[in-house]
Amino acid sequence: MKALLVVDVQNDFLPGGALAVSRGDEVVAVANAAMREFELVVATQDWHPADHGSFASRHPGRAPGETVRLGEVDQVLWPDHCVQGTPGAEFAPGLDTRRFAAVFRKGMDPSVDSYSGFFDNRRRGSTGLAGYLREKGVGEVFILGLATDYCVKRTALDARAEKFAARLLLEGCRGVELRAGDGERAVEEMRRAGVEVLLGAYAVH
Ligand code: VGL
Ligand code: ZN
Repeated sequence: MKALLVVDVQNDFLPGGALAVSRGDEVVAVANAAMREFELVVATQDWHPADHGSFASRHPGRAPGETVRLGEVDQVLWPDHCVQGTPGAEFAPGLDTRRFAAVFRKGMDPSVDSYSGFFDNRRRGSTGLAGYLREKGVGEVFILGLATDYCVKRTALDARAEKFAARLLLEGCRGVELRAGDGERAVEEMRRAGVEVLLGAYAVH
């Protein structure tokens, strides 16, 4: 059994959003088309309290893009984004959320960030996604969404760590690219971890 994981396709990651990913809006059509090929579709949703520790606004004198220690791990600081209950945290307009069998929210603990749909960045807190997939008989996950160099990457790496076969639908991903090339480096890292990278959006088997 295979499942599609739609990672963080939310307003704040689209052009014009608080943490805009260049051409992030282009993944919506790819996600909708890919969903048609899957019996089981699961989404993740970045869902931060207003005082989340990953927000530069919580660190006087610090700016987005800088790194601090948070929850015992290095933390890139971000603009306030995906605050619970705000329009920025909602799924992108046009995304066919009717196909979502479940939504796994993450990043609720203000003291640690959670890029992965499986675990927080300290790898202590679990969303329950791995157990959910196993109970559904899923052995293989296909992943797309935002952003390639953060939440997509960490979700794919954790999928491998949890012994799922993992395939990246690259056409359905876009990177933050804090530094040019971050997206490409993330794809390489996923490849090295055993993630199969598929170029065509509908190249599912
Ligand atoms: C993400 C940075 C901060 C992502 C979420 O979805 O990739 N990136 N929060
Ligand atoms: Zn976030």
